[in-house]
Amino acid sequence: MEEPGTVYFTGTAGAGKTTLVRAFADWMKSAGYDATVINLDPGSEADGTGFDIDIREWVRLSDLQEEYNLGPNGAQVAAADMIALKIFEVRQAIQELKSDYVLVDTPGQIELFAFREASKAIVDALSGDRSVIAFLFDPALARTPGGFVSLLMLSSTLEFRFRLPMVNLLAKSDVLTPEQLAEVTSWSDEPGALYEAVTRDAPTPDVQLSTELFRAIETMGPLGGVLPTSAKENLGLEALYQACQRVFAGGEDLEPSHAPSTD
Ligand SMILES: Nc1nc2c(ncn2[C@@H]2O[C@H](COP(=O)(O)OP(=O)(O)O)[C@@H](O)[C@H]2O)c(=O)[nH]1
Ligand SMILES: [Mg+2]
Repeated sequence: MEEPGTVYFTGTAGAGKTTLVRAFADWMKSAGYDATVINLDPGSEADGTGFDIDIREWVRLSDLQEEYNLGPNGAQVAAADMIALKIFEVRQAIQELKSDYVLVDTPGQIELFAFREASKAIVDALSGDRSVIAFLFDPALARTPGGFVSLLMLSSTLEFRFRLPMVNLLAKSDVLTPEQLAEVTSWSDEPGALYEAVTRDAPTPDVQLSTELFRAIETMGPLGGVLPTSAKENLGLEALYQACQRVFAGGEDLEPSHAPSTD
């Protein structure tokens, strides 16, 4: 059997990862694709509905706080490292489910996921050759030029740390007005539009910094688009699927295993 395609959903706390993983999993199921959904967030407050594998069965933030008398931050750090110790059990559970796709909801605190060595071990253990990191842009940040640039930086940091292909998503696109959405889309599609937006304000130190960051990102290569999605309105899910497919298979589609009959 071909190894599954794995999609990690990453983004700042509250960006919409958990909601989007669930909406995307529902979309995939209704389109006839077979996906395993994994919660890797030990501090998730979400109920277990929709998760086929849940790290909280092994590591739960509230238990760690209680057991070792840790504050929330200490417990997060301890949990990140403990997940790495359990990751081969998680991998075995994934293999037993034999799905075509694996969707991973990552810890709420992105700095833990991005910067702890344990996360690299986790991603290495779970990723085969067909893996992609979906990075969610929170619209509250993405709608300003400086915020957009800082999210591009964060996305580049994940790419740099994990050396995996990235798909950038604008999450919760339903909260933006059509004008805002058009503007953010233009920044994602044309670097010139972003440059223009970044530099249109008076050259305060933070505008200068955004400009320099923009140049650094531009030098690293094509920005790639930021795909608008909305879990609330079920927007952009098929486009997300196609973007992942392009990464996994160079555009080649997998046969749906449980495709609804069309005759
Ligand atoms: N309007 C809107 N709200 C959303 C959407 N996705 C998530 N949210 C809300 O954003 C908040 C954070 O979502 P959550 O999925 O928990 O974010 P996470 O911390 O990244 O996992 C919740 O209040 C969600 O209801 C969306 O597509 N549209
Ligand atoms: Mg979450």
